[in-house]
Amino acid sequence: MKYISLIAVVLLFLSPLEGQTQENKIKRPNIIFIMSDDHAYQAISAYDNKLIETPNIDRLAKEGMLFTNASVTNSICAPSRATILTGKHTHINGKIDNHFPFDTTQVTFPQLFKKNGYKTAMFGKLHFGNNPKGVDEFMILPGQGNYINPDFIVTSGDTIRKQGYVTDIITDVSLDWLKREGTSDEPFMMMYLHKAPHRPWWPRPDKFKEFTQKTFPEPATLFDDYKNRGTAAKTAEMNLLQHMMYSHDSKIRPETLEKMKGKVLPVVEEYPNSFYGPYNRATAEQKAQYDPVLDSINNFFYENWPKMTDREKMKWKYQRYMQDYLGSISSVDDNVGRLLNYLDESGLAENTIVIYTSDQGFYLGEHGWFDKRFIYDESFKTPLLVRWPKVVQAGSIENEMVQNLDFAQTMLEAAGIQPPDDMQGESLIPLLKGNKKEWTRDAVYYQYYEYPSVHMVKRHYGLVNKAYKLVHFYYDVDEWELYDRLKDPNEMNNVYNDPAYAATVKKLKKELIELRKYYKDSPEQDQKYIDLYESSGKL
Ligand code: SGN
Ligand code: CA
Repeated sequence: MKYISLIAVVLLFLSPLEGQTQENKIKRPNIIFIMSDDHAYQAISAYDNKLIETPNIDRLAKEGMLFTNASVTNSICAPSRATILTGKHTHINGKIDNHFPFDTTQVTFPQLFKKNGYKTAMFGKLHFGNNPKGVDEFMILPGQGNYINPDFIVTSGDTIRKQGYVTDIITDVSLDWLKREGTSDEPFMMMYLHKAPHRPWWPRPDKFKEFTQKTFPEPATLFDDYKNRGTAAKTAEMNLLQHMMYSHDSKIRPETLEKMKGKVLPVVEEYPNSFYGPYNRATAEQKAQYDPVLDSINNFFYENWPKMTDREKMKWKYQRYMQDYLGSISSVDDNVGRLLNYLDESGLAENTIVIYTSDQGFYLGEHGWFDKRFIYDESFKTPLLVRWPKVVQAGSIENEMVQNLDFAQTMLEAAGIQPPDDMQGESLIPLLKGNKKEWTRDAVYYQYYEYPSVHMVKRHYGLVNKAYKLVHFYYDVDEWELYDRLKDPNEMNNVYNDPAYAATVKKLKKELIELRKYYKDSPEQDQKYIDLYESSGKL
């Protein structure tokens, strides 16, 4: 038996690739990496169906693996993307926040795919301030991009405007590319990257209408008073009542606010052109579709807002937020369905790995918040679903602590490409194949840098394992927090100073120091990035 397989292997290597038919060639798997922006796992029904049904994304769980403990290394957009592309922590790849440019001299995984004979493409949001390297073709949004009739930068470097809704357009272009390039002899790696459901959450008009008629259950911690936590949770500016904007977020027209002058409106600072910036991108026809829904929101607000208690205001803002956020996600799910259907129809599904994730999680009213950045679960964790026919067991669930740091090495290994030695993740292939014994990691490392900045979440780093989360907030504070993840899954009680946890604190602090060393991070590095930030004029 051994000899027969040895002969088979020798024959395989001796046989010329040229002239082979598609069937008898051992084809490396195609990869479609789907990532949306700010898509909380709480808003994927494979994780939790309290808020929304996402039947198409759920297919990946039914036909593949759902990771329940996937997290990011730094919960913010561009740094997360840099970690995914380089397979390195923020302090190594240098993309500490959304402001500093990405160092494009670094090796990213798409370059390695291209070098190794894959066709490569990237469509949607990158958010780096520079264009992707290592892809044959791209069409990316400039910066954050727009929902309605968005502009895109294309492979030639030109900027073009596309008519329509961003999520549909990104899918159309991805499908066109797949139809053109997907059936050739070379395998492909395509990054399909949604802008949705990023703020300011403009759903397509039909979804806007549909979702504004719905009411959503509130999270248990909507009225969190941050009593048993440190300064960072109390001073963050992402509270729905205090920091969510009337025009920018809840879609109250400036004229409505003007008419209400003198009536008690808690002060919330707006971005300039908050409402008309996105709205005026729409054509007259598109505006006519948005207007009746906007009218009804504005009429309700005008009539009722001044009479509401703070508690009622919070509840109303939460509903408005969920309607638009989930309405945007509904389009993502429909479009993932279009893509999966095409894979089925074209016969590509069988040899294509499909990954679905987000650049981080998001608060959907938990702790009274929107946005992300914190190491607390809703933003630290990110959705991760992987379908790989014949390799990953359909309907499997994996609870190990995996990170976006691991994606590059996983995809490279799946394609038979040797990952560079300096990548810092672990390939998820053993987990995907069900070989749990080969998995040794029991804790992950996290660090967030963008402070002071929008939403004012303080700098912090920490260690997370299945049982505990130890966090150090630094820069203008020096505070530690410890959460017992099993007893307090909502992270409402910092037990760092509880004598019952003294031994745990001692042990975890030691482990955190070791983990920082392992990933080549240090207090000197923290200081280096503070100095860089302070001297950059970006504050
Ligand atoms: C924008 C958002 C913020 C968000 C950052 C970062 N405001 O500034 O709410 O935290 O982006 O988001 S917006 O209403 O103008 O979009 S990230 O996903 O790019 O990191
Ligand atoms: Ca994001």
